[in-house]
Order: sequence, then structure tokens, then C-alpha cells
Amino acid sequence: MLRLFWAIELPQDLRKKLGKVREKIKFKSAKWVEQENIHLTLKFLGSTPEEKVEEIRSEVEKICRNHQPFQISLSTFGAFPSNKKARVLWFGVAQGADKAICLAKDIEKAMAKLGFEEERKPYHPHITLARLKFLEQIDEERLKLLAQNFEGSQVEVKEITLFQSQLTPKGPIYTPLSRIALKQGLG
Ligand code: 2AM
Repeated sequence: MLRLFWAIELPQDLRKKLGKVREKIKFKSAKWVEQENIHLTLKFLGSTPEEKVEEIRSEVEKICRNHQPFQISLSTFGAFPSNKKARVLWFGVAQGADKAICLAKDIEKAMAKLGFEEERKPYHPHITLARLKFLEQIDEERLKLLAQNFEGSQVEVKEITLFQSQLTPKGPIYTPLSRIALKQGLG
């Protein structure tokens, strides 16, 4: 079985910048996402038989033919379930969030047809930066200031990636298994 998820990869310079956030904000119980692992998830598939990969790929290829490349820009930091009781610290998507949601919804539907469990919560495009072991309050003012460093950061989304996630004691290893281009041009 392979543990899989679909995601948007982020350019290295942006990952590097996001990776540095950990130096600028303190949490007692944070497990920060390693710089090379920072990404934007579209759909988590979980444990998947290897022989299903080709079918998954081909269904998502069909979807990508109906979605043109788009741009995303980053907005502000936020936390799940709330800023007062944070469990996950993330960076949100401003421009292009609608396109990412639309793409994620199509993938969700196609994957549901293949038997993958549908997400109960609505999809909220976010880039996870840290997971907290305990609920902690986040310093909103500090994060607002930090977010200013990312004003104007844009990502061209031209393709999406099927990742394999291997959980190890040192943390997860994400390996790209397949990249699928979004439809080029207007036709
Ligand atoms: P997250 O960023 O919100 O934590 C790989 O684990 C990616 O799949 C993560 O980015 C994670 O999202 C996402 N994911 C979604 N649902 C998950 C689940 N039930 N278990 C593990 N990862 C999940």
C-alpha cells in the first residue's frame, strides 16, 4: 500500500522563506514542516493499493484537461481550529483560492468515484507550516507583521503532483510519483 496525496508544489525560494518563519515565532509545542516538505494539499488519499495508481492518475489527467494554469498569491497566517486554540499554523491563499478550490473539488469527486472517502469538511486551501502538540494561542499581531514579508509572493500553478508520503521516525518523506500539467492555452 502507498500513502498518497495530491498537492501543488511551491517554488524553492518561497519554501525557503516560509521555512524561516520558524525562526521568527515561538511555540512551545510546534513540530515545524521541513522546508522541502512545504506544499499546498489538494486531496489526501491515504493508504492506496499500488495497482490503483494508474487509474487515479488517468482520472486526474482528465480533470487537468479542464483546468487552465493559474496564479496564487499568499494572504495571511491562520490557525486551525482557531487563533486562540491553535493546533495547526498555516499560510492562506488569497488570489487564486477559487481556482484551487474548484480543482480540489473536481479531484475530490473523481477520487470518490474510485472509492476514496469524501472529505467531510469543506476544502480550505492552506499551506501547513507547523503542527502543535498542545493547543496554543497564536500571536496574531506578530504573524500579521510576518505576513507583510510575503506580500506580492505569487506562485504559477502549471501542474499538480501526486506525492507518496512515507512516515519515518525522523518525519515524513514526500516523494513525487507523478506530475500532471494543467491545460495549456485557451482551446
Ligand atoms: P495538512 O497540511 O492540512 O496537515 C500530507 O500528509 C498532506 O496531506 C498534509 O499536507 C495534510 O494536510 C494532508 N492531509 C489531509 N488529510 C490528512 C489525513 N487524514 N492524514 C494525513 N494527512 C492529511
